[in-house]
Amino acid sequence: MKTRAAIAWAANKPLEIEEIDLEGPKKGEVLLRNVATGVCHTDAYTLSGADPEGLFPSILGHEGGAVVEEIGPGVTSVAVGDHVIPLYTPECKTCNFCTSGKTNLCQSIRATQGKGLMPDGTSRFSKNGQPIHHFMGTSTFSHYTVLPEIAVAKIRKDAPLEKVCLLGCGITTGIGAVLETAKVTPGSTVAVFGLGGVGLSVIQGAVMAKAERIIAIDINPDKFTFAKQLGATDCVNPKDYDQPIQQVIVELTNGGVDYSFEAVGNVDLMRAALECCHKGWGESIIIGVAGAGQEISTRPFQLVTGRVWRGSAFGGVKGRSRLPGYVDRYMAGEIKVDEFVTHVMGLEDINHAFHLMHEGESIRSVIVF
Ligand code: NAD
Ligand code: DAO
Ligand code: ZN
Repeated sequence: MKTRAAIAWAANKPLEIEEIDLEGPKKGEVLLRNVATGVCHTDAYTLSGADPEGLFPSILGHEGGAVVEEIGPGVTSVAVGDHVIPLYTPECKTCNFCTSGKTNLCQSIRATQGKGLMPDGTSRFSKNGQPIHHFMGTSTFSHYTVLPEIAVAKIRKDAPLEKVCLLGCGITTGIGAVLETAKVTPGSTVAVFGLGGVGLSVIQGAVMAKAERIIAIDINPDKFTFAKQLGATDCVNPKDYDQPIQQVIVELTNGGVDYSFEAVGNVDLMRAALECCHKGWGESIIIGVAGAGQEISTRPFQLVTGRVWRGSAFGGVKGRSRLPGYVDRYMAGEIKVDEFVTHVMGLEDINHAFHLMHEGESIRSVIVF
């Protein structure tokens, strides 16, 4: 069949909107019609060419809301007409990662997904016979896309797909990092570095966890209004201080925070986030994705004296088991999503969505097909 898609033909070039070929679902796969997709920082990172795993040509996009149009042989967990959120972190429920009870990082299709291919080692997308890579196993910048059954979360049909698509990455990542990875306890003090869609969602998560103090940190003060609306108790702009930001936070909190979250992807901030944690128990969660080849550092004594460094991917959320519950919490008014949608546009304007993100003007642009 044919599908309209935004193609990343090469690094650092605008996406091209074109009609391309899409092969139907094979065994264990499903054909999805994307209704909407968010545009995330990670799509821009890969498009920029900075991502060492970035492959071209490819179809980017990983924050989708979709309807199942066709199922391949052997598919049992979803049916035609089901509403789903594509998962860049699948959940097979049988690999040793899935059954460990310790991680959401299913590894069953990791090798082929990392190569931009379906589990059988081929691509479903092509143009004039030239294969086009999948991206993060999702490729939601295409009206139609094919995914393995284990990489879709079935959700309730009354949830608006043009909103809950954002639960496919940034919002769930921020909330999950608080609730599932850090397991923030009531009464805690929390610091969040970076107030994009992810960091703002850390604030939402911290409120849900009943944190007492939530310190929001960003170099763009325009971000503070929404951060406060979501529940930040303090807003700090590092540019307003001469001292290192970790020292500012330690002084502000009489010894440091219980939990900190880095939601920028800056290795210096990752260090600051660790070092603003309270001696003896403070935990810092790295969410941001740093540039290729970059490394984190701190004095080991920071860890010897009880601070903990952790990382979180997709908020530690197991997609097929737990993501539908996040949709339920959105529908119950417990998770804010609508407020994160600052721009809505058609696929033909997708390059403008990247521009808005680079200028810091959007939280999330949603592309509606
Ligand atoms: P974003 O670009 O929308 O937001 C980043 C924010 O950081 C902006 O508000 C910016 O002003 C602020 N910032 C930049 N430099 C800063 C500095 N020196 N000090 C303080 N603030 C600074 O990005 P996003 O979509 O919110 O994503 C944040 C990060 O999380 C990215 O690195 C993204 O790739 C990563 N991410 C990780 C996961 C995961 O599963 N771990 C999932 C989604 C996104
Ligand atoms: O299992 O080795 C693996 C890879 C899991 C991918 C997790 C990606 C998390 C960060 C990506 C940025 C979010 C869009
Ligand atoms: Zn698995």
